[in-house]
Amino acid sequence: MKRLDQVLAADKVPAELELVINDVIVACKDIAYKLRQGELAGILGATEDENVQGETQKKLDVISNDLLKDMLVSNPFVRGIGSEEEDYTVAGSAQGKYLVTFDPLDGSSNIDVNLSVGTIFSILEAQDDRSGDQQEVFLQNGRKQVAAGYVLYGPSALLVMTTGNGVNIFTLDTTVGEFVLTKSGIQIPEDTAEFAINMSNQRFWEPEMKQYIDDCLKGEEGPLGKRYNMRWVASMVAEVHRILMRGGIFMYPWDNRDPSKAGKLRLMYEGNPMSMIVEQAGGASSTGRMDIMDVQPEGIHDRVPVVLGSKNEVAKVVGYHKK
Ligand code: AHM
Ligand code: MG
Repeated sequence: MKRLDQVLAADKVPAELELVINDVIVACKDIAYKLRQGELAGILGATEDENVQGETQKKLDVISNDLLKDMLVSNPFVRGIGSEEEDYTVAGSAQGKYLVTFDPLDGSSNIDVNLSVGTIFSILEAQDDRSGDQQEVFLQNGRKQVAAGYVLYGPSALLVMTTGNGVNIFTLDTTVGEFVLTKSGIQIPEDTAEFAINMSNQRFWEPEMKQYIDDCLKGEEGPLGKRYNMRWVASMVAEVHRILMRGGIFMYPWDNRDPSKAGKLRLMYEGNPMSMIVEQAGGASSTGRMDIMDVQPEGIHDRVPVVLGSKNEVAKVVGYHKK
């Protein structure tokens, strides 16, 4: 079985980038261990703080953020970091080439009920010599990512990653504390009859999204001509992972609960890395109107509507938006 460093070497990933990826992974292993200990480690429950997006921070959001931040800002190859749990970007080394954005613990509402959560990360190259505490240096579209990945903390801990040469899956071997390659060359089936969306927001969606879901619910008799199944884990990492394994479509569209927000999910540490992984696995990823990775970010915490997964089904949703 191959180790991560052997896979990165075969993909000709630069040594400096490998050292950055390694630090992300060291922090994720620590998060995986703490999650396993759960209540025994005193990590469950909420803090009294809110993040910049007005969400209450869970203890584990803060712990995971600190683990990743501490590892990365002391890495000489990291110019700076941007995190869901940090109001502003944080400077690393002035000479560092890489910028890392991350959602330290995605699906936080699942923590206290012992369900799947994940860490999502995206790595860009700094294009000039500005310091990492200036968010402008991060504001590049998703096509510029040099690596993207997530760790899914489920029944086993899995690292799913791409450096632009396809998608590999590594399983954490807890007997030795290493991620070992367990699947490679992941391809998402092009067609699907399984959708994931938070149906409770239906009345707030745009007409295009309402129409698509209405047509899915009509089944064999409807215009889409097939019977759909539905899943909702409330953890994007878990949903994307299911889609990588057996196909499907995941949507978190814009809705009018707060019209000033472009969506719930964040572009630079949720939309973009997941889009790179999905595209590298032969799937597609869109806002409904354009490819997510072509969206130009204007701020580190920008939000984006998300439609991703099996290629032909994503094309159908895009088609509804063109009508
Ligand atoms: P988080 O980063 O604060 O955990 O929020 C993102 C999560 C996604 O993982 C998931 O798809 C979505 O929020 C669930 O939202 P909802 O609460 O509407 O079900
Ligand atoms: Mg998240």
